[in-house]
This record gives sequence, structure tokens and C-alpha cells, in this order.
Amino acid sequence: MGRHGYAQREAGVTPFWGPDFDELAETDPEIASVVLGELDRLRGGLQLVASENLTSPAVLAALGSTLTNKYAEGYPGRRYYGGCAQVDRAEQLGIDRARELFGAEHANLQPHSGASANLAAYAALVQPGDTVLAMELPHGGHLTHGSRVNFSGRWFDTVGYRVRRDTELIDYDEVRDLARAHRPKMIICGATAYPRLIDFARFREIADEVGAYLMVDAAHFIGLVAGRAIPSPVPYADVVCATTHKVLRGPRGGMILCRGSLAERIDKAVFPFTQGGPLMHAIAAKAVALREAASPRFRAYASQVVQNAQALAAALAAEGMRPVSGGTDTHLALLDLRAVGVTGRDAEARCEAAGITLNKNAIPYDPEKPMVASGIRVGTPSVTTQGMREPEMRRIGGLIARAVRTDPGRPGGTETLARLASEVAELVAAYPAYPRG
Ligand code: DSN
Repeated sequence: MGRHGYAQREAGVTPFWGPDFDELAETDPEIASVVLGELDRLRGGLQLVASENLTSPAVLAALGSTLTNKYAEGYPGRRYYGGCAQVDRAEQLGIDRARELFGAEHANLQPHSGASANLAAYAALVQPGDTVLAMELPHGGHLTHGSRVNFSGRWFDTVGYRVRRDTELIDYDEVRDLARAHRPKMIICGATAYPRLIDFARFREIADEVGAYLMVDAAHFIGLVAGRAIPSPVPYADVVCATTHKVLRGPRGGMILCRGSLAERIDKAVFPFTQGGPLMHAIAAKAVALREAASPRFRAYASQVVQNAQALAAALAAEGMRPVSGGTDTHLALLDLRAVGVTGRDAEARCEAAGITLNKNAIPYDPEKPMVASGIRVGTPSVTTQGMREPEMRRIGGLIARAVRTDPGRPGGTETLARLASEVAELVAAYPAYPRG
């Protein structure tokens, strides 16, 4: 029984049967050591992967609860199983919170992931063989936006738009011209490596001109929308797909917001068309995260995430790493490393050796293959959750620059990276992830 259970029993209320690490350590010491090892990794290093965050203990408690046991195919009040009264409450609370937070007419919290949410949006809005216009992956899009190795590229006739070579911004005129030429049934905007705001009104205008649905893949930035740090796509899109585990800081999972007129199609596309039983523990945890995201504290957090990303991009620019598009308006920056003569792959490995986790990333018109890449992507959701601000971003910029320039194959390189790892450990010790009780 979890440590809270005893206090509750003494207080005369039903004890909470929650996560108990001692049970895990006894039953499966190998997995227990993985769990502890990962906690040490989070506590001991800098987490700069733009699509990650550190969920709250409340979210983790809902995730590690007995709600994982329940089959609940269907939706609140209309399930294919008995015993759903409690999970119905959780899902309805989550739906109501999502609708209120985002001003959406309808919300579906069942998608298991962002990719599952996107699959359901395709299933609801288009037929295999239809034309879909979306951003190319090497220009910042996503696998589900038409990549040939994904269902989207195999089952749909996808046409890709790019960023301009000179500004590295979306070329809205090109999007309009492609839409006029190809008459897509659906246009997708939203990206995984585009640091700037997207003009949703312009996309709406283009979609209306050609009679296309507009789907916004807000997986990366929905948390910034929740915190009112950037404009919302909800008033413009027919369907908004999102994840709940990035800036939004919830459990790993997906979510769909849409117009009321599309509610039935979206719900049927999620279940029964693309998924079976929903993960009720994850849905309850999404509800918790949505409650947290509605707080004034979360608004301050979201705005600090953007300020931190801007400070970090500026610090890296001062070290000779060029921010693609000149900077960022969001939680992430994409850095072109060609001027420092290091590939994205090497930069990622050197940073990892220094206790800094980030990812290599293609830059627009990248001459390198994706597994090598000329750039890195950095994001500030996790470090901002830890309480870091602009001065720490400047320090992190310096640490990244020193790590990137340190070749472990040269004499003294490994020692330099180990010294940098100690500096990183000292910095994060002042802003611990999951502080010890
Ligand atoms: N893997 C996510 C990211 O890192 O952006 C997108 O699916």
C-alpha cells in the first residue's frame, strides 16, 4: 500500500492503493532498477528534448492507479462494459476541462498518442486516395503528415509544402498555389521542428478557397495555447489534434478537439474505427493535467517556457550556432551547426556525454541525411518545469557550446566532457527534477 494509504485509513476514508516502490523492488528488481536509473538520469542531467516534460506527482498518481484495470470501450454513459461509473466520471471531467480550457465545442481524450489522434482525424475527414496537403517532414512536419514510411504517405495522395529558403518561414503563397493546383480534401498545419507562430487564419482562408478541411496538428504547442502564451488554432480549425505530454505536461497520450458538427465522426473514428479499449488511467491523468493547465501558475509557466527558449536560442547564436528562422516564438529552437563544423549526430552524442539530452534534427534544405543532420533541436518545457529562468538558459547555452566543440576522439576530449557533466550536475542540483521528499 502506498504511503498515503495509512494516513487515509487512520482518517477513516478508503485507503488509496497507489504506486508502492517497495512492492516493485521486491517483485521485479530488474525493472525497479530501470525506474530508479531513469529517475537518476532525469535528476542528474539537462532535459532539452522539445517534445518532453516532467509530469507532476498528481499526474503520476492517476497513471499508476487501478484505473488501468478497467475496460471501457465506448464513451461516458454508453459503454460496452459494466462497472464504468467511476471511469465515466474521470473521462467526463477530462472532456469538460478540455472544452473549457480551449473553448472547443467537442473534445475526445481517448487517442493513445499524437499519431493515433492524427490517424483518427484522417479517418474522420478523408478517404484513402484523397489528396492531403501538409508540411514536409524535413521542413519541420511530422511522419503522419505524408511521409512515405507512414500510413499517411502510403494511403493518401500527399502533397508537401516547405519553408522558404531565404526566411525559413512557411511560404503561405506556395501553400495557396499548391492548394489551388491539387485541390486537397484536407490541409494540415502544425509541426515538430518549426520555431515560429503559424498563421492559422491564413490557412483557414486557403482551406476555404479550395473547400478543404483544416486540421491543425498542435501536438507540440497545445500547452502554450493552454497557457495563453501563443494564439489558439481552435477558432480556425475543423479539427485540432494534440498530445498531452509535451508543454501541456500531462501523461503520454493524445487528444482531439473539434467543431460540434464533427463530434460524432471524430468519436467514431477514434473508437471503434482506429482503437479499442481506452486507457482509463491515462485519461484520468489527462484530466488532472488539464486541471493543472487551467491554473494561473501554468500561464506563468507557459510564458516562461517561451522566454527561456528565446534566451537559449540567443545564447547559442552568440556561440556561432545559427537559429533557423533567426529565433523562436515558441518552446523550441532549431540550430544550424554548419558554421561550427559539427554534425547534428556528433553534437547529440557529445552533449549526451556531458549530461545534456537533446536531439539531432534536420534543418530546412539539409544537405545531410536525417540520421546525421546538420542541426540540433532544443526545447525548454522540462527545464522551465524545474524552475530555471533566463540566467540558467545563458549558462546552458555555454555548456552546450563547449560540449558540441569537444571531440571525444581528441586527446583530453573525454575528460572535458566528463568535467562538463559535473558542471551540468551542479546546475541541475539547484533545480532538481522530482525533488527528494
Ligand atoms: N517525436 C515527437 C517529437 O519529438 O517531436 C513527434 O512525434
